[in-house]
Amino acid sequence: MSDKKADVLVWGPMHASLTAGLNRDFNVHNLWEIKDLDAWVAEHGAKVRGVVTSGVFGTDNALLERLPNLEVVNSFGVGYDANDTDYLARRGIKLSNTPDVLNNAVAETALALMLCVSRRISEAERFVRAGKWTSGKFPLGNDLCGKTCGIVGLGKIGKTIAKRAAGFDMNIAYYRRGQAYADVSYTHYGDLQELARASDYLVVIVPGGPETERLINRDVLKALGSRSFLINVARGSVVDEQALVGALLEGDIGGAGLDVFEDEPNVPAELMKLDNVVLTPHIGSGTFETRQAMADLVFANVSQYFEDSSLVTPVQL
Ligand code: 8YV
Repeated sequence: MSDKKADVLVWGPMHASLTAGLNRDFNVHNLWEIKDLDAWVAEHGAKVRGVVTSGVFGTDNALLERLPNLEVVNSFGVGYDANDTDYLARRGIKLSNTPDVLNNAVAETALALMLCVSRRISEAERFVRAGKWTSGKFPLGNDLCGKTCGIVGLGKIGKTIAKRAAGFDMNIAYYRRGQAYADVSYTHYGDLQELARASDYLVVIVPGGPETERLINRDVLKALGSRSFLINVARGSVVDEQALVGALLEGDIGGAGLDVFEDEPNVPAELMKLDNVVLTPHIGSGTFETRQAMADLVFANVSQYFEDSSLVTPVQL
């Protein structure tokens, strides 16, 4: 540690060990505890050199603008679409995220949602709890084995999902605009609707942001078809949520497993009523092991930055 503690603004409540480390080694300001922002900015704004945030909290340019000496934003999470990267680049502010350490947890969440929708686990549990087992049989579900898992976004998490799904004896296909990856043997589709048509489970794991906004639209959902399922562990912005609600209500797709939504934590009321939809509250990376690893990596980034101005896992802006 340098002898003078750097001032760091923390955007929202963080993992306990990260909070403890930051409080020990830095001069921490907790944004959510600041009562009079104007007074705080006047007293501390110019001192702040670092911001710690998460993929969910992101940052807001209007406040960053009031931190004239900000050098670095360290984000908890792999996705950083809740930050304006052009703005950060323009100001020369560095950004770090937490890649790799959450690949397994997010992949397991995707598989959990696939199993849950295909075997109707949530619906079956509601059936037992409602005392309906004594008076009737529960309807059948679908195998994963032998089905096609279509992956939209074959990055590191996408590849982990592919590996896990292959363990269930699924056929793996993926969408990538243009050429197939040279080092991947899974079936490539250069057209998203074609992948959807070929898939029994369409798993969305592309980064959020303007380039992927509403990539999964009405036409893709129609192509997926009435016996197939959409799984989203990426960002709510990647799916046209109104089109998804419509497709589910019309029976255009067989069901959905959704961990992310357009306007979290708000979930469209129509989805709450549907038995063929499994809804989880953005828990993709939410395991003890993974969140600890993410917290450690954020802390390593903050510490290293204030040691030697470099980052462990920088985002290329
Ligand atoms: C959240 C995520 O960042 O890594 C991501 O991109 O969406 C999640 O891991 C995390 O839940 C924020 O607390």
